[in-house]
Amino acid sequence: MASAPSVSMTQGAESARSGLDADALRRGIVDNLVCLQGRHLALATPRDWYMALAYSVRDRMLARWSATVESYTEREIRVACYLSAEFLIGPQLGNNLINLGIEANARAALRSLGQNLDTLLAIEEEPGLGNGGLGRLAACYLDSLATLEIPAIGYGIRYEFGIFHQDIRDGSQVELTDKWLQWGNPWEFVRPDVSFYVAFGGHTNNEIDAQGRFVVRWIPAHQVKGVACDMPILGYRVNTCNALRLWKSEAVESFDLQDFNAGDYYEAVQEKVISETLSKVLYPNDEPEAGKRLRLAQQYFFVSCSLQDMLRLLDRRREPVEHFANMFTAQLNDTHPSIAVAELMRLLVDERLVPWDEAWDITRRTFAYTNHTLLPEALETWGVPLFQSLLPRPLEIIYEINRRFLDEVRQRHPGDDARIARMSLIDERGEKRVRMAHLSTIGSHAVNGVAALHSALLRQTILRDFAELWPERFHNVTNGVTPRRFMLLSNPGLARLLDETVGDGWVTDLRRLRNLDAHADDSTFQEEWREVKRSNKQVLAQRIRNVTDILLDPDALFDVQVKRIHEYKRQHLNALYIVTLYQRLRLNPGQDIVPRCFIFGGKAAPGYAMAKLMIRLITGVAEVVNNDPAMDGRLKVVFFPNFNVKNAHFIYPAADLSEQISTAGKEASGTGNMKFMMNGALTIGTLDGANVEIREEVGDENFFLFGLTAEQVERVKHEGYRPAVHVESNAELREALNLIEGGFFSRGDPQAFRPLVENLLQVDPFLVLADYADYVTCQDRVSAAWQDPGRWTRMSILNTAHSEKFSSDRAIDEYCERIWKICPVRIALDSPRRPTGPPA
Ligand code: 26Q
Repeated sequence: MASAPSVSMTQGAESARSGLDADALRRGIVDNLVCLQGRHLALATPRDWYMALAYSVRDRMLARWSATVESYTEREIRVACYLSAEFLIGPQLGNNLINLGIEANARAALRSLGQNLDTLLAIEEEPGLGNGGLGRLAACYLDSLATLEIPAIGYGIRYEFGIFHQDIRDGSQVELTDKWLQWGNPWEFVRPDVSFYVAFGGHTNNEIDAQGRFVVRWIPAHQVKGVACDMPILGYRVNTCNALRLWKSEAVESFDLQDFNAGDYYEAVQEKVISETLSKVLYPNDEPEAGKRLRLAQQYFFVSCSLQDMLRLLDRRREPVEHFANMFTAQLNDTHPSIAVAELMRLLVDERLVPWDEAWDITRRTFAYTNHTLLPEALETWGVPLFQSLLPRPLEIIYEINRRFLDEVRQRHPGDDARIARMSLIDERGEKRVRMAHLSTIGSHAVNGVAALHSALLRQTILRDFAELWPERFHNVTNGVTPRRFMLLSNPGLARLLDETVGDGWVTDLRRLRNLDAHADDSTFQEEWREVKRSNKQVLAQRIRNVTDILLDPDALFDVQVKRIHEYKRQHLNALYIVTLYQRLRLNPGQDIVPRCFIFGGKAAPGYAMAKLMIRLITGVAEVVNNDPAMDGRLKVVFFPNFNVKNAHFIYPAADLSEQISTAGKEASGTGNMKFMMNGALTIGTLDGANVEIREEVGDENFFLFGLTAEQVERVKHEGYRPAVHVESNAELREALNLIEGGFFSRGDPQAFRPLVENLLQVDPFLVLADYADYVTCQDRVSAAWQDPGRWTRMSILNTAHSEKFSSDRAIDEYCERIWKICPVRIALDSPRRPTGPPA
């Protein structure tokens, strides 16, 4: 018999599709450019070359992807499904190159073609499929899951328009649509064969089926088709390549046809428009009017497709439905996918005819829920009338879950009606609303917060009754971020120095960074450390100059606050300090101060007026401060437009100081704080979210702490917060507020910032003025530390050295062990695959 044909296209050379050396890559790039994209070599634009390179890298991931998918269809393997309305995955090319280990070869291949890798990397549009922290966390977790060889699927929505692009015009935010797909997405595979129908509206009928069983039939008003779009998620230097499966909505053919036959052509077209609108746009958080019908439809749409897909995989393995929870565990990334609890019940009870109690057992064993916020206004609820009209059958199921659950509570606490009202799935004060956090908690076997403080507060506040009922279900898993993207890829200078100093194993084992402790006081090493930071600052300064025309001195202290703009994150507290410094220099121009560049970045929700005003304040202060000759370049303020993953790559590595100044008790965790720390920035922060743990890890002496504690914040509020007290006792604060209110930073317009100042003086729930004095003192301590470069550099080194806890690898290990009970599976490329651990 003839031997199997070789996959290699050229005898004696590596395949142009899979070969990893520079020559094979060069041939692959040309092949894709000419044959796949239909371009002429001589006429190819940089974007054509980017595409050709991206396709060539993707080709090299495919063998790993197939091997991974194949191995997951074998029996016994348990798969973690991460359900999230957002995946902020960032640019893919650079990451895939380093994970494959072919960056140098790709660079060489391109050079031989007259192209430059960095130019091509800069062309990639990032998929902005998330708002901020929660979406980026999901992406970091996918990276760690693949790197740790955990069988996993990310399930979400393929938004056609991601988070808006932010422009700054006349100092204000302007939102532009994010057309990330306009040139096509080279990383995705559309799978028309993997598609499901999702029902909406209509009504339900109670029926007796042919076997005499009671069944409920949902007669929907319309259906939408969800089509799978897959992106490969390759682990770092392993063969595991998991899938991120995002659903896009399409109109259902037969439905419009029916209407068409009935003569209602326009009705049919209307249906089609609605169907195709479902996956159009990502909703921003912090929108006052987030309770949109379309948003709920999006959530149900992606959740239903995902669960149907999981059932399909189960059937393909010929497993009985009773084994669902053994084969899958599903993590609910906040309440956005929590309708999954009702939907899995519906699929099991109505469609698979599983008895209710058994279905409930499967459901609870399948789901686990992560909460990301304690802010009452951010807790998701949906009005019952809206729910009823869009999802009549899931609502019935929610009512049945609630009835059974409240019976249980009543048995334990007879007569405690207040408790029943508090714990109910339906909030009956005012218009009835479905409480999604309660649905997630009741329908899950595990509930976790995202930092130690947050998990503790979760148990004490919003989920207190539930924690009392089921203490064993409550966990903490402190967030983490991936060192591949946020150190190795974005800070190559630091990565090289770390390789030389502690060996290259740190990339997948941040504990190795502890070996830096021994070098923290070594002056030669310190010099090298400073050189890396300085060169990163130069790169950032150049970019800032390109986009804003503002000149920064790389020897100044780079003081950075990048994150969504929100009152609780208190960018205005930072601005007040800048105004204070400015005022000091105006009064005393000869004063010897530490030169600082204040760099801000972040988007405000389009409907959040106060956040937009905060941006105007920052750009207003920037305009005055940067152009005042008396400052002599000692103070600079920059608002970097359109903060996203791509820009973040240049920002974290260049920071000296990381601003983590939220009101204690409000920031669930924060993950930017971790990215700064890994890159050697020192933190100025409150005892909030993961800051608490960062300080524990790095030591009090290497962290700039200020502000009220979460407990003190609550006490102040309880006793009545009086902002005026703080103004009266602090002349600098008075002066800063006067300048702002007087129109000094708004070209003389005294109206511009009045709402902001009035808010601070009257109702501010985030206690900005209460923390002002301590913040200023603390910032002055930062300046003092900066003046001793040896001391500062030592602290900087120790921050990186002690960042192990904040790797997403550690976080994923904890999820696997404590919540998912799942083990790694080694993927071999050419030999039969076996699980490396015992099946759960
Ligand atoms: C909800 C309903 C309707 C429309 C939008 C939303 C929505 C969307 C996104 C609500 C919230 C979000 C995002 C929240 C978020 O990013 N939270 C952050 O999660 C991080 C990861 O755990 C934490 O580190 C941050 O502290 C937390 O603020």
